[in-house]
Amino acid sequence: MIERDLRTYLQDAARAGELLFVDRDVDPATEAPGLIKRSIEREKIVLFRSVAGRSTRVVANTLGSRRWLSESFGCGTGGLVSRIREHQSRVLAPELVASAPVKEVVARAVDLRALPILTMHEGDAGPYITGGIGIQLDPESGRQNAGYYSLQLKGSDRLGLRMLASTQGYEIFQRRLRLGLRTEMAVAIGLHPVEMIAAATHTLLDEFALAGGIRGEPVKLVKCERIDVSVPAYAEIVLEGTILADDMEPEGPIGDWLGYYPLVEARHILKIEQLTCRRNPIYQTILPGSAEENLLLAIPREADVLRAARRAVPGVRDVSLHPFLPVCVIQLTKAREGEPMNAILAAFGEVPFIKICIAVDEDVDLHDARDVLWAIVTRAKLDEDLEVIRNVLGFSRDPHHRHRSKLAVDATAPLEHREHFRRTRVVSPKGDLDAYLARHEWRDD
Ligand SMILES: Cc1cc2nc3c(=O)[nH]c(=O)nc-3n(C[C@H](O)[C@H](O)[C@H](O)COP(=O)(O)O)c2cc1C
Ligand SMILES: [Mn+2]
Repeated sequence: MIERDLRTYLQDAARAGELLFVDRDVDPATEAPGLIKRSIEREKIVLFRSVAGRSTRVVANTLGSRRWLSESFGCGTGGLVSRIREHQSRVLAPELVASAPVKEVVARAVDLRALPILTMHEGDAGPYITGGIGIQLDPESGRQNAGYYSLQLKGSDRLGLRMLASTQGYEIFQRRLRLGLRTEMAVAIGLHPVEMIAAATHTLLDEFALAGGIRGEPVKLVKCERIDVSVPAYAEIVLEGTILADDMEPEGPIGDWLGYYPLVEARHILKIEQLTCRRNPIYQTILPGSAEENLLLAIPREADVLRAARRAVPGVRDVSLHPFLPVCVIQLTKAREGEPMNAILAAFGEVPFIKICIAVDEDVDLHDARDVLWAIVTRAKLDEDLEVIRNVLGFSRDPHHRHRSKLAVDATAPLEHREHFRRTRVVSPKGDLDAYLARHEWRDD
């Protein structure tokens, strides 16, 4: 059973020791981002009680770790991706409800500056909302669309909308404009990881129908106050706005997923007309370029790569796009020589972001970079098992055309000499180390 919303999820995480609490007041520009970074390094969720003297709590690294996420979804580490893969084919339309926790407070006036919006990097232009999900109604299909589009704080009711032309969100904005419709967008902040992962998925489906499929029950949505968009009933905060088509301003920079500052560009403004929230709302944020952002993007794409690679090679067991999306590791039980390359090519075909793809045997831990390097060093013939593939689509962010080539590495052991590649294994007892540890300090005895 998956929890209903962010709050119940965080309660569970706190009980399991996965949540760090910061009760001291922290600064949104000089303290909070660095503390989030360190929490991410410890693979813990972090909840700030007070930012800039305001009482709205801030949560970051909500996904925590792959291990915790799997536990909270009720499946083993490998099972998380399988679960998402299975459920992608069983979408469940959202259910519209009349009343919702996110309507507990319907603000009379909007002042975005009252929100604890963080400034993440030294070179960022200012505070950005990074954990919000932009929701629009596609007038053509009648379906809603959701995705993450970072929002630069520009004023009490103005946000610079960093919605790239490659997104469906941008297409819908353009379509509504052509049809002479209001270019409405809601931003939902503070969601459960199921809805967060669904919104990060590259799909043509309604992201909340996908989330319903993963949950096994429809996601509850509620109508906005001022625009014709429906939002998650259990979101913490919802901003309702209109994209001002004739009003563009410089947006950026904000450090991106690759760890660079993109160029400042003229972008549209999202004008916020209404804010609704739960009582004592929790503001959710995501550190760009972090392991959390990567995990969010990796999980649904691992499901896609797993499907494609397995179609090419049935012996594919698992794939990883973590901790860095452009590096893919495929774990397989090879039946014939050549299969690792087939699986790798399928992965490249599926996700253009992948720049380096490494195939490893089933005895290698694909989530452990050291183990993957061990496989390359001890099993790959570097003059035969590497292929450079040229002139293929790379990252969408590629002004210098540096990412149009890819490296494939077959780091699997040759089938005919299996016995020479048997891994050592340390003789181990059943219990974990903790079961053996004494509870005292140093003693001179
Ligand atoms: C934390 C996070 C931040 C993101 N920021 C942006 C952004 O600022 N602009 C953008 O166009 N895409 C951004 N993305 C990627 C899009 O959200 C992603 O491509 C999504 O699938 C787009 O959905 P859509 O195609 O349905 O519009 C971000 C993704 C994540 C996970
Ligand atoms: Mn979409």
